[in-house]
Formats: sequence, C-alpha cells, structure tokens
Amino acid sequence: MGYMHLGYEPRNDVVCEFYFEHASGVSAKIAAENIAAESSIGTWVDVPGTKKQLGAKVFSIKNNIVKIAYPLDLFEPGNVPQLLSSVAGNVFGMKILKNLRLNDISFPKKYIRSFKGPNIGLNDLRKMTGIKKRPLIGTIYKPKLGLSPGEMEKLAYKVYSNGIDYTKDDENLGSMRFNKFEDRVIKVLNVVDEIKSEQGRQVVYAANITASTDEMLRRAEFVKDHGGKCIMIDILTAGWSGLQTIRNQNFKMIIHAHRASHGAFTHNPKHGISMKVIAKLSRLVGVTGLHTGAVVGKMKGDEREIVEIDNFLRSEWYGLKKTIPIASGGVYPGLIPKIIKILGNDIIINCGGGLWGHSMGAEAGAKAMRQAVDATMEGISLKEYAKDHGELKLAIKQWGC
Ligand code: CAP
Ligand code: MG
Repeated sequence: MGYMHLGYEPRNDVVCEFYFEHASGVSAKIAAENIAAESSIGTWVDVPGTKKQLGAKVFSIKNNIVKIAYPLDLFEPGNVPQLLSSVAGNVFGMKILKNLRLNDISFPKKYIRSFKGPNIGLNDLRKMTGIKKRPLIGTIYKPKLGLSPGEMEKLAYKVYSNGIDYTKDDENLGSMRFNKFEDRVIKVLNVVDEIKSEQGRQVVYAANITASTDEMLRRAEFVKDHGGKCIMIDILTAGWSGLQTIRNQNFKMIIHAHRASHGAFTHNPKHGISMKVIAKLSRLVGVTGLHTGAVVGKMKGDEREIVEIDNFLRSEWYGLKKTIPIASGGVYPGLIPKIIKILGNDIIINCGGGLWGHSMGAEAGAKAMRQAVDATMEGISLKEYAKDHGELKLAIKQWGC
C-alpha cells in the first residue's frame, strides 16, 4: 500500500498518535497501513490515480501505539469538521481494527495560524472581571431544568451579591415553555447590571445558546444586544461547525465551552478520542473557557491527564490567546484546597449542588464557596478559617473537607 515509512521524521505535517488493536488474523503493520490509508487518501485496495505524495506516513509502531504523519495539503485551513472527517472519521469503524483511539494530535504552525483562537482569552476575562489572581467562582443554576426566568433572576441576585463571580445556564437548558431564552437573558443581565452599580463588580452570566447554528447566531446577537458579555455552547452536541460559525462572528464575548457528551468517546482508554484532542481543537477554534474536569469531583477524569490539558490550555501556543480551564462537577467548598493545589489558580471553579444544596440556602452557599477560596489563597486551612466563618463551617459539617 506504500504508507509505511518507519523512521520518517515529520516536519511540516499534522501528526496523530493512535492507540490501536488490530483484528485477529491481521498484522499490526497491515492494520497501521490501513489506518493511514483510510484517514488520508486511500481505501482497502490500491486504485489508479492515487497521488502517493499526499499519502499519510506511518513512522512509528510500538506497543499498540502508531504515529502517523499527514501532509498539510490534506487539510483545509481553518476547517475542524474536515480535519476530523479525515483523522477521526471512517477509521473508527474498520473491521480490521478491534479498537482505535486518537490520543493526541499536533499541528504545524501554518495550520494553527489558519484558526482565530480565543477572541476573549484568560487574561481578558481576568481584566474584565478585575479578578487578578484567585480562581473565578462560578455556579450553575439548579435544578438544571424547571426554574422560570423570574426564579433565576432572584437566585442570580442571591449568589452574585454574596460573592459569586460567574453564573451559567445548565447544559440542557434551551428555550422551553417554562423558561424562554430571551426572557431569562434579560432578567439575569438586569441583575448583572444591578451588581455592577451596587457593588462595582463586573460579574458574568453565561447564557446557553446551544441550538441550530442559525438559532445560535440569533441568540448570540440577542445576548450582545442586551449587553451580555458571555455565551455558552455545548460544543460537542452543537458541533464543531456551529462553534466555528459563532467564533468566526468575532463577537467580543466570552465563549464558555461545555463538553456534555464527551464521555461517549473520551472515557474508553482503548477506543474513541481523548479529551486532550478536544481541548486542542477547542482552543484552536477559540473558546474562552473549557470544562476539563475537577479531578476530585463527581465526574471521571485522570488527574495526570487533566493537569496536562489544563497546562496546555494556559500555555504559550503560537501566539493564540489562552483558554481558562473550568473545574466543575460535584464540587463543594471542602474540595477547594485540593482543586487549587492540583489545578492551580488560573481556573474557573464551578459549583452547582455544592452551593444550592447548602443547609442555610443559596446566599450561605455562595459565601461558603468564596470563604473556601479566600482561605486557600491566604494559605489558611478551611477548618481554621471556618472558626469565624459560619457558612463555611456549615458546609464542612454538611459535606466535609
Ligand atoms: C455540575 C454540572 C456540570 C458538570 C459537567 C452538572 O453540576 O452542571 O454540567 O460539571 O461536567 O450538570 O453536573 P454540580 P464536566 O456542581 O451540581 O455537580 O465539568 O466534567 O464537563
Ligand atoms: Mg451541568
């Protein structure tokens, strides 16, 4: 087939690292060549007119890991769907493979530069909110569905006025009979303005615009027209095309990227696509914040991988702005020191049930979250700090630390 180039040294190539298990009766080499063929220019048999110079090159096979270099000409600049249709398309369904997982991908500078990256990056978010060092503290309106816009408006005031920097719709909140999108955006943004005038704090509301792309465009415009500074997209259920379309409008708004449904293909270590790949594509396209896991919360996620992904999102990458990791899922005040110790300060810590479920209510839940972050930033243990911070004391009594 001519895709085997062991020892080739990639230069200006897109490079993919796959974990693979070949089907019985097939050698690893044949399986690897078929991955390279199917994800670049070939099929199961050689056909006339094939331009071999465009073919992918298998350059390393070791212990179920195959590394493949792809000529840059195979990829349309600035087009994530086309990239994934190549390197994460048919290859996942081939009989010749028992399992296949795209573990990592790297891009040459020219390809990276064909994307916009974040419009509002980590540093812009800190400047906008005036929060220079500590993690931003966020919450998700709970219950996730059922609240009316009027109820959300009241809850927004309760939590923002007691120290929460950032609130978001839950991932499955759209525009329903009980909660129309426009109605809640107007009401919650009114509270954002109230906090600005009462406390001089610029707080953030992430309105979930996830819908068809044309509808997302309309909703994003609506948020912008009403003074909003942030939109949320469930990037995997909305899709890369939808995300790119919204990013490419150059709205000067935060893009909060929720990763609902990633577990369908990131969780299995032998088959699917890693969260590291999702994170690289998300930053390329240009999200401001990306859910990457809290390590110690309720959601699955390997500490080493989450730390690696968070460090990548905050690293220097060919001049692209930084993306802030969002640590969320089963978080409560007692977990704050561990989360900051593992993931650092440059994060948004999101807490839903661990705030709204506080025995003394939402205001106390918000205060307890802020107290836990303040204590940690001052290097004081939560137990010590709780001695004269009652809300934190009750949260520790309720959920531990
Ligand atoms: C958290 C959450 C988030 C998860 C997503 C939820 O609520 O709102 O969607 O954090 O997981 O619906 O579960 P709680 P991840 O704080 O009440 O758990 O951040 O890992 O993508
Ligand atoms: Mg949620």
